[in-house]
Amino acid sequence: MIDGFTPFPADLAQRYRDSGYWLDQPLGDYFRDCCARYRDRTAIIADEEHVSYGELNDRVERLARHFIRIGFKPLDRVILQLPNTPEFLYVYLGFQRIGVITLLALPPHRRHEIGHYVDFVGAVGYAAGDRAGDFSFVDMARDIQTDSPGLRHLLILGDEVHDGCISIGGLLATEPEPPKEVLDVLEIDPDEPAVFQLSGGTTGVPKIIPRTHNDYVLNSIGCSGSNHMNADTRLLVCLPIAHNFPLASPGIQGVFVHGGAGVITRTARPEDILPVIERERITHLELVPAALIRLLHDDDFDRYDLSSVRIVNTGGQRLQPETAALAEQKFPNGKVQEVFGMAEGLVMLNDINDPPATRFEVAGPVWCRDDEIRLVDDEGRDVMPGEVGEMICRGPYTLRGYLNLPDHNARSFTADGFFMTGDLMRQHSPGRYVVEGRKKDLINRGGEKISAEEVENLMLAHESVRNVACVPMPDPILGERTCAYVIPAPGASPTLENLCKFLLDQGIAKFKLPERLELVDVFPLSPFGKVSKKDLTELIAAKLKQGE
Ligand code: AMP
Ligand code: DBH
Repeated sequence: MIDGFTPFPADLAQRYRDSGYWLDQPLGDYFRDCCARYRDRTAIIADEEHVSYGELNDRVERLARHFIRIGFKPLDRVILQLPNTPEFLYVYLGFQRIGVITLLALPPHRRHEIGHYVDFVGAVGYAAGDRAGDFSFVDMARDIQTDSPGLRHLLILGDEVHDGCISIGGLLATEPEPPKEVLDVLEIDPDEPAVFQLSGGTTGVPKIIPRTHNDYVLNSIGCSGSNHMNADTRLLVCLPIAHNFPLASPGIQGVFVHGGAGVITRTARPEDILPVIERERITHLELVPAALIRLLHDDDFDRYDLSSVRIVNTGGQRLQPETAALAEQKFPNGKVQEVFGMAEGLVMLNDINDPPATRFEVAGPVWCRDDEIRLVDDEGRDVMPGEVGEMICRGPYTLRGYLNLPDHNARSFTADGFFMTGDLMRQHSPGRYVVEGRKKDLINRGGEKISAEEVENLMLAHESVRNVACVPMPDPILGERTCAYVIPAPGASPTLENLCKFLLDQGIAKFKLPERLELVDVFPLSPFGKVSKKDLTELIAAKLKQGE
């Protein structure tokens, strides 16, 4: 097993095998078999380009053989930061075919985040697009390489050859030397990590979520069942594919399980997706609530024929029942199915046959018989049915430990391996839960999780900041945004603008920037003497309500 990885214990692993949840097949092999089964069907549509399952497999294998030639080997770590394109899947599945662990970074991550990931996992490769607007991923990668020379291979999308980089377009266009047979002799253990997902929040250090081949394949198979996917499914993939939701819950991997088609767009902006939904007869949408709200209120919404849409999934953040009801009114044949999930594992999808009053209120039901869910109080005792408790969970696709963080793991898992999610819930009926809030210190900005501590640590380095506490403030569309409460250094008068510039100079992703600054002399304290973020959160909410 790779260093720092906590495997499933033998007794539970046996149970998950016996119950048929684990197939004991590497993820790359599983999807190779899907490609063989659905060879002539369309797998991917992007910008009107149609890629069949046969073509998908050919491109994946071609890249996999190039990767072997370049020197990648099983259990190497590679960071993927690719935009929503078919190439994302060729590269991802290409690495999976040879057992390389792919860390899935998000497009907005910058030097601060990517540099951390490279060092933390000892990445030997990085794959990205060349640029986004003014920002050059190539320059950033070279810069990181100077500090971390172990990062040997930079793979860049497109045909252009950048100095010291490998062109992904070039690889796809040339026949690699190693014959196809090299792919058959690799030994890949399905109990090892296949993917490193990223956890959105709560600590100052990056938290890497190891997902094994067995558990990540199961994630997609299981979710796709509750999501009613079949060979006729056409899923719109408009959120960043790297994220656990559009990739695997059920996401495009779920589509591939059944031989349907994933239709990829670059963004989730209404103008990018409305014409595609109509043209490609999309059946399934996966959105965060903020994107759904934007879509429903778009001026052009009613101009499009959206009758093909059967299922509107939202996840990442609680969906307001009013928005769900409006969506069902505006999509003539669509039902809203909320997805409660986490990159750490557990995913629950609503039952579309539950009455709207239930469906719009609950998370669940749980689809997996071996998912164990408990709601507990601060002492770890089960609360009475109907009472609010922290949800803790264990099961065949939920992590047993973050990568290489023993101290943090000791606090985040019970002795018998339940993951303490930090989500507060109440049982509605067996297997169904109402999300009541959370204990964890993060800001959920339109589904993107921001670690308050990570931003605070960076802000503390600014000369005009004596102390800082970042808390969520309510936002009608994004749900939450970041408000920074700051105690200034003596005589200093920091502004939001100069603090944000300072943060950007440190290479932090833009979505993490505070969007309001409140200067105070002291922080309210909890009875233990900790900064009371609860009070600060209530304070800013009250201010906003009064229109301040
Ligand atoms: P992450 O650990 O970054 O993958 O984020 C997972 C967290 O997002 C969960 O623990 C919840 O706090 C939140 N979340 C995801 N889906 C939902 C949802 N449908 N409703 C409410 N919160 C959600
Ligand atoms: O927020 C998430 O991380 C999330 C939301 C919906 C997720 O990981 C998922 C579904 O699988």
